[in-house]
Amino acid sequence: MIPVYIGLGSNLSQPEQQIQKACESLAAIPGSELIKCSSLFQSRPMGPQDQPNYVNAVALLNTRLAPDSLLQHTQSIENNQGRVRKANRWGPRTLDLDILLFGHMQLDSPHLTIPHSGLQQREFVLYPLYDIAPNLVLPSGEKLSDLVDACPLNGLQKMTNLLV
Ligand code: A4P
Ligand code: MG
Repeated sequence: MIPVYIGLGSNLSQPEQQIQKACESLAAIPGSELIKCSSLFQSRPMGPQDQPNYVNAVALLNTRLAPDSLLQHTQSIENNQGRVRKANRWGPRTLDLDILLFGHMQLDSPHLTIPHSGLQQREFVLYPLYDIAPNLVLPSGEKLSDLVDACPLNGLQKMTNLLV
């Protein structure tokens, strides 16, 4: 089993419930086990500002699946929760699931970049990740705690305790 961290984000159609529901669906992915899910955090939108604030979280899953197969499952969970993909980048969405880390794998294929690009600069990824994995070291050798220390909160607010 390989530990995989998945970033969850939503800013449409009752975001808190969207994230809770997505956690339940992640737990049901075959060959995988949901180990933890962070607190929910409210964050300001990165990208176009004419959209609602986001709710973000990070889940830890242990999986036997290959990265491509896991991506198919996460994309079908997004689709089941009404995800609509529009041309404009970083627009509002009911659910976004990003594979942040897949063990210590480093991958750059047309469909999958691991670690997820932007992971190191995004407060709405780093703080929820730190919530469940404070001692994590990235494949680059960087300590998560150092990245968190260097990352401004940008208005990020914790909304709940750990979900799982
Ligand atoms: N893809 C490549 N690598 C990965 C990966 N590690 N995990 C590909 C998941 N997908 C990956 O994704 C586009 C393509 O990325 C997929 O087809 C997949 O093959 P998408 O979900 O269709 O589109 P997207 O999410 O809009 O694109 P992008 O550029 O990945 O956006 P991000 O980086 O996910 O950012 N503000 C706040 N506060 N909170 C947020 O959660 N999220 C975004 C989206 C913008 N602003 C935000 C937030
Ligand atoms: Mg995405």
